[in-house]
Amino acid sequence: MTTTETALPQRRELRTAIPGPQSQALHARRAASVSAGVASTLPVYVADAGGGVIVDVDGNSLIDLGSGIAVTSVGNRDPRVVAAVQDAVAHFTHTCFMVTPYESYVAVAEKVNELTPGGHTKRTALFNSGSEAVENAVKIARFATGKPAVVVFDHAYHGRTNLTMALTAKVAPYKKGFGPFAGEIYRAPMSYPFRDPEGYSGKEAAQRAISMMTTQVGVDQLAAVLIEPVQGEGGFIEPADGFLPALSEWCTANGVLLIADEIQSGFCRTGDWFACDREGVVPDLVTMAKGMAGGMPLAAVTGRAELMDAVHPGGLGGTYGGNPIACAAALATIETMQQDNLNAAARHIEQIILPALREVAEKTGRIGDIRGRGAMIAAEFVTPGTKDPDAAAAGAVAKACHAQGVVVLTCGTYGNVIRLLPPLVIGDDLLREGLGVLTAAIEAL
Ligand code: PLZ
Repeated sequence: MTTTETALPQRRELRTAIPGPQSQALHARRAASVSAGVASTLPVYVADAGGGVIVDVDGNSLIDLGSGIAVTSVGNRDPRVVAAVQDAVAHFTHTCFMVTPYESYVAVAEKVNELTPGGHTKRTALFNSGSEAVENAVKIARFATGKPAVVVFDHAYHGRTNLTMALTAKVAPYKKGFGPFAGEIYRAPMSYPFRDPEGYSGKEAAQRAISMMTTQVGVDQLAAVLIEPVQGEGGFIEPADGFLPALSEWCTANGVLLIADEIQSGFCRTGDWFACDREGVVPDLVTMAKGMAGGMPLAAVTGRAELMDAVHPGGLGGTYGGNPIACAAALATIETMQQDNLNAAARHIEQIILPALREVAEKTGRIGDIRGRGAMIAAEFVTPGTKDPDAAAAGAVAKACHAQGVVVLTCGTYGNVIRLLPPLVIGDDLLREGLGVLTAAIEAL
């Protein structure tokens, strides 16, 4: 652990009820000033964060098992990232890459071209948010193929902008009342081993999706298949082995582009640079964001040079895309991931989380499925003895964890999944303590 991180004690310590009086006072101010449409999972107001802890304005130190939704994989304020940001900000804050460019943008493009799956020649464009990257991947795919349709999957999450709402599956809270949505988006069945027929293979699940695409969309209309290789918001659904390779083969054979949305699963989160790497799947385009810049807003689309360069000059861009401070943070973040081998750290975290969850699943019968990889692991809650989703149980467990100073997040189409996304730099003891609180909350259901 590094010096700035150790300056913040890596422990859980509750000084007040959660949320404490200072947080409550801020929450009242917020209610009078911030749109009610923007909600918070756990309204403790943050004063400091680093390593595996979040310290609130009441002095409570909480264990972070969420990383701000899979963002602070290198921890908050890693000294190498902080130094890179400070250095960049002291030089210039913004010029707009479309007006007068700078090196760090180019360096980030070189880095992600090298790290993303496949040895082919690639090009990259940078944006501000995951949603914006996904929007641009669709724009590029449509432009390069001259075709309109995009296929997405059940349980998919791709963002909250108008086009990405159409790509996202779940209506509440993301889409409710916000239509009309963009056209030419079609939804295919996902491989969901826990809820598919017993023994259903990845190949069979891919065939089911392909049959939908050929009969309901048609390859002559289909620009791209867009998929999260491990689904995030939809419940950490990991398709059966062979599903992604079969889809990828079919896409290549039929002139359809495969876009991997690695926004949540990328940058060491699953124990590989990208979740596609495990089965050697090489997408035509990859979207990334979240973990890549250590908390600074940055997103990217990387893809085959001939696709990325097909777009006319000026066709892609935005005022802030590839902001120099965010680019400096990304370069330091990626270097930190390499220096500290955070892929290995993610796999080590998996070895600690899985047995703890398996034991409590066995003991309580409340968990129907444990899935995910690396530091992206989830438990799906069911009514004991059935596969009926139990959202109330997941909600109660999350609430109990929050009250005891452990930040966990829920997810899933049915709201019945607890997901764990700790910073990859969390210490073993802190992680074990957090898991202890979680498993006790499950036992107490
Ligand atoms: N694609 C796979 O996980 C963001 C959303 C939280 P933005 N996931 C967290 C919420 O409720 O808004 C995400 C993702 C995948 C795209 C996105 C969108 O990324 O940076 O939130 O726009």
